[in-house]
Amino acid sequence: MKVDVIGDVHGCYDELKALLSKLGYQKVKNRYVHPDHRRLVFVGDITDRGPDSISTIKLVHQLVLIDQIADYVPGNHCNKLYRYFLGNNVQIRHGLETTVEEYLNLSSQQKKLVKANFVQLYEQAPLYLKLKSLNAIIAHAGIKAELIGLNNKKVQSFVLYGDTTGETHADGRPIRRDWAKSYRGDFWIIYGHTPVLEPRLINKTINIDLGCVFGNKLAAFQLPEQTIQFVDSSQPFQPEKFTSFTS
Ligand SMILES: [Mn+2]
Repeated sequence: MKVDVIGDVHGCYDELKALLSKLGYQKVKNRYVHPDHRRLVFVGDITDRGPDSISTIKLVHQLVLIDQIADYVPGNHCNKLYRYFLGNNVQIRHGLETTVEEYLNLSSQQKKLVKANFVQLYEQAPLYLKLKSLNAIIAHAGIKAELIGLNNKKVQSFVLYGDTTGETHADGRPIRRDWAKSYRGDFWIIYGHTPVLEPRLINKTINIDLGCVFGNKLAAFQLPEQTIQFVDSSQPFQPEKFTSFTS
C-alpha cells in the first residue's frame, strides 16, 4: 500500500486539485484513479476560511465514498460543520461563516445534496485511521501513544483539538502541550491542525498543515517513501497565523 496524506485543505479547492494532479491522480471517465494504485488520506479540516468549501466537500465525498480511493478523518472544523448540519446551535465563526455563506447561497436541491454528502462523509469516518501495513496513524491534531486503540471522549477531544490545557493565550488561541516532543512510539503519527511554515518532523511524528488557507502551501506526506510533495497557495500570506517551534 502507498498513500498520500493531505494536510488541512480549508476550502482551498484549486490547490487541492493541483496537488492531486501533481501526485499523479487522474480523472478517467469521471472517476479518480492513480496509475500506481496509490491512495489518499485527508487529515481533516477540509472546509472553512478558504474560497471554495462546497466544491471541496463534493470532491472529498467523491474520492472517499464514490471512487473509494481515499480515506478521511475529521478535524474540529468538520465536527462543528457536522453539528451545524444536524441543526445544533453552533457559533458561526472562526471560519465556519464562509462555509455557511456558500451553503446558504446554493439552490435548495444543491443544499440537500451537499448536506447529505458531508453528513455521510463525517458519519463513516473513524476518529483516527490506523494503517497497519505502513505502521502509521493519521489523526487530525495527532494522538498520544497511550491513547492509541482507545475510543472515548478523551481520544475524541485529543484528535480534534490536540493536547489542550484548557487555558488560552492573550489572543484567544488555546494553549497546547507539545505532545510530539515526548512521543516515543514506533508508529508514524501524521497530523495537521496547527499551521506551520515547514513540515514539523519530530520523533516519528509529522505535522503537515502548511497553512494553505493562510497563503503558504498545501502538502502531502507520502508513505512508504517518507517524502513530501506540495503546491503553493494562491491565498494572501498571513505570517502571524503560523506557529514556530523551538525544536
Ligand atoms: Mn483543526
